Amino acid sequence: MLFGRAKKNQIKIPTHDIVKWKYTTCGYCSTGCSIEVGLNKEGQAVTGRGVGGADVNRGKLCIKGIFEHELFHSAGRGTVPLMRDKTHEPYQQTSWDMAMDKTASEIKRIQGTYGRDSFAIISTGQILTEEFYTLGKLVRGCIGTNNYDGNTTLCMASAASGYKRSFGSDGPPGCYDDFEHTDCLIAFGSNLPEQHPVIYWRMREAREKRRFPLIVVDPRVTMLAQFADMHLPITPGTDVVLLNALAHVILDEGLEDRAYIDAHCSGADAFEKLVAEYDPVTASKICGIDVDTIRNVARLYAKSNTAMSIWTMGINQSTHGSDGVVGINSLNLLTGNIGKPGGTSLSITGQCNAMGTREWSSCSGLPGYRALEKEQDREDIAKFWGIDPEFFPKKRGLFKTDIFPAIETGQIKGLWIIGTNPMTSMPNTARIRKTLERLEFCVVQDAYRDVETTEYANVFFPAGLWAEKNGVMTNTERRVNLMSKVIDPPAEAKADLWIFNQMAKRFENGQKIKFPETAPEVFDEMRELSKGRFLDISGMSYEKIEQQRGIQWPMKDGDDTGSPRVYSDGRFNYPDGKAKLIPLPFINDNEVPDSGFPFWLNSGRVVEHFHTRTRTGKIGNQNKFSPTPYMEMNPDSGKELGIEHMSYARLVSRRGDAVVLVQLTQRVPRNMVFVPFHFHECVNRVSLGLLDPHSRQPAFKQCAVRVEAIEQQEAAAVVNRAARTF
Ligand SMILES: Nc1nc2c(c(=O)[nH]1)N[C@H]1C(S)=C(S)[C@@H](COP(=O)(O)OP(=O)(O)OC[C@H]3O[C@@H](n4cnc5c(=O)[nH]c(N)nc54)[C@H](O)[C@@H]3O)O[C@H]1N2
Ligand SMILES: Nc1nc2c(c(=O)[nH]1)N[C@H]1C(S)=C(S)[C@@H](COP(=O)(O)OP(=O)(O)OC[C@H]3O[C@@H](n4cnc5c(=O)[nH]c(N)nc54)[C@H](O)[C@@H]3O)O[C@H]1N2
Ligand code: SF4
Ligand SMILES: [Mo]
Repeated sequence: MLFGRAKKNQIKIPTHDIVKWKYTTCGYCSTGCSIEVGLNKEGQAVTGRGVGGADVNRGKLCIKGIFEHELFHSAGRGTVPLMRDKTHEPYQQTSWDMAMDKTASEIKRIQGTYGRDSFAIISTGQILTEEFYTLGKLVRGCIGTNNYDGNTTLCMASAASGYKRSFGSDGPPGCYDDFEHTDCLIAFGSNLPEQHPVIYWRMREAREKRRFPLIVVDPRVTMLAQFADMHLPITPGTDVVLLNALAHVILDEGLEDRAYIDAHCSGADAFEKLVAEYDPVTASKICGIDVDTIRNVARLYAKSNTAMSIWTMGINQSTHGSDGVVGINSLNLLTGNIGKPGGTSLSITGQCNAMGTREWSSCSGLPGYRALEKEQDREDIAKFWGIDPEFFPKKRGLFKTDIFPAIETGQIKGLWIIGTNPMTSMPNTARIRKTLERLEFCVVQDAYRDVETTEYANVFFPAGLWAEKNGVMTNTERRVNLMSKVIDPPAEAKADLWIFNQMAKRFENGQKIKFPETAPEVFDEMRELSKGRFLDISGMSYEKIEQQRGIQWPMKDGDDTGSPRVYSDGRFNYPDGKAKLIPLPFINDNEVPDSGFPFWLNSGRVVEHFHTRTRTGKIGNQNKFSPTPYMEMNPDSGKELGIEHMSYARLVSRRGDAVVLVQLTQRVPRNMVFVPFHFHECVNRVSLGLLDPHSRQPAFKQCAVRVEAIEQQEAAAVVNRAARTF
């Protein structure tokens, strides 16, 4: 039978004379969509499409996935290794050997002069898991610096920290299929339709079938908030207070799942004592949500047969990021909603392989969720790699956000930056610039030559990106997906795996430790090291992963398929097998608006751009929708300040200023402005980034600013520079 459009003009996808479709996985966000890239007879990638049989995306892609194949030919790619003695001199083209020898000798010189930890390494959430594992082996096993971390400290650190505190281990318990079973969903600080469009689509499909209530907690009227049954416009940075109040009502009214708490949780007494202080009247004054709404949401959540919570950066990027995650976990423990279909506490991950780095990169410890603090873990990995366990430090070193201040104080003298662009993505970039200028040696490894941070480097390693490489990545729901190679990296650019392997050869321990050349061999090592562990992947192979369009860990050797959920048996990863209910006293430690800086500055993303625009800024069909740094401002505030819609204004904080194009919109309240962070020389010139005490993640979502009207012509010139049309 034919419906609707089928009878009229059917949408025709241009075929471009495709001779071959190659299976791979999207390399932007952590949804983990399966993509097929279409190649013409010249072997050029000319189109892409979603894979119908893939459980994650079921044929769908968002705008980023649709145009991803254009990245292979995009402007600004790094094609040859570059080198220079001083950072203000022009770069000279060089050979890989020269660039690597120079880097290895500088690492050794700096470590020899100032100590092992004086050379730091900062990586990413966007390379393949085999590459992460190999980098970890190089850093922990050969170079031996303890100041090694990733940009995931800007992104998922609070989620990882909160999971560890509540459940005894990192690892999100739920999956997208939970939308199909839930009776109630709360989304905290997550703008799913723009940032994870395909997860949003999965949620919407499920909600259309069963009409479960959606509650959105976000100070902004986001696209998700517009589709919600209830929108809770929370006072920035106070989610922990709301969570305490929800727990208060649940316990006060006897709506908790007492049998679950008694069997599977520890710490209930101290928790109950603390939340007793957060009655809705007290909480309402801090978090800005009225008393009845707090009570109604608590009752709705606790009385639902199954209920689930999701969250993203509105929770993680806060001075209470880790506590916010713990609070969400506790809400679900209290109501018995962990590890059951439709009942879960699911962090929506950011970057495509932010999970892979948490699992295998050794940034926060040793591979496979092992800890430097545990003697057995150090011994096991040292034995497996064939080195002396005493080579490993006995506790984790500095986080990314503490590495930059350590450069400032002279403790760190050299830096290797891999797949991250701190000159645009770190808070207070003026300070980051000064720290980078203090380095004796800096090497940047990126797919693009025109990344701002390369201006501060002595050596540039051109890397392959996305499907120019093969390996695996883990998505939000613990699904290991296959990235298969579609095309070679351009000119002399090389896969990150190759770069790490070549570097290993230049260190003494690199002679002792085996560094396999191919991704499948590395994957075999990981499988071996995962045996019997929480994140067991020993039953997986590239073939099975491709056949099943991604497999969720754990999957033990001999299993036919993976596991959609963990903790379903109520056994957690603390030695006593119980999850912890942790009391969360709230201390207001943010920079808050005052008379000099009367607005909250909120920042985030738009659907068509990814992060610092090194990729999406080059794709015409994406950049055209959002070419200019802009700011959302409430029309009433605009009127008060004499700032018109689509005029330029200056944003000023205690750190610096930026010029933005103003969009007057009711999406933000009168005391808040919102700026996407995608543009260089923009919001992070102004942001503060106070750190969460547990995760060291910056509070990108909150600081205080004022807005000034400015002369339009001068402003246009500044904005055009920042827009950096490629
Ligand atoms: N198109 C696109 N998609 C992406 C990315 C991208 O750059 N572009 N990046 C990926 C990555 S790495 C990440 S981390 C994710 C981020 O995905 P999201 O976290 O969904 O996106 P953001 O826009 O950063 O922030 C989400 C919301 O947090 C809200 N918020 C601010 N302060 C608070 C608060 O105090 N409490 C609460 N509850 N909410 C608050 C903001 O108003 C905002 O709407 O997106 C991923 N997907
Ligand atoms: N104000 C504000 N600031 C923020 C945020 C916010 O919400 N507000 N969000 C924060 C968050 S959640 C995140 S995740 C960070 C992101 O911040 P960054 O990590 O700095 O942003 P990206 O632009 O994704 O940088 C990744 C780099 O890796 C390169 N690359 C891509 N693929 C490969 C590859 O395969 N190999 C190599 N070697 N390089 C590759 C890209 O060209 C790019 O330069 O920004 C943070 N900054
Ligand atoms: S939703 Fe995420 S993974 Fe899927 S196509 Fe879009 S950017 Fe790629
Ligand atoms: Mo992120």
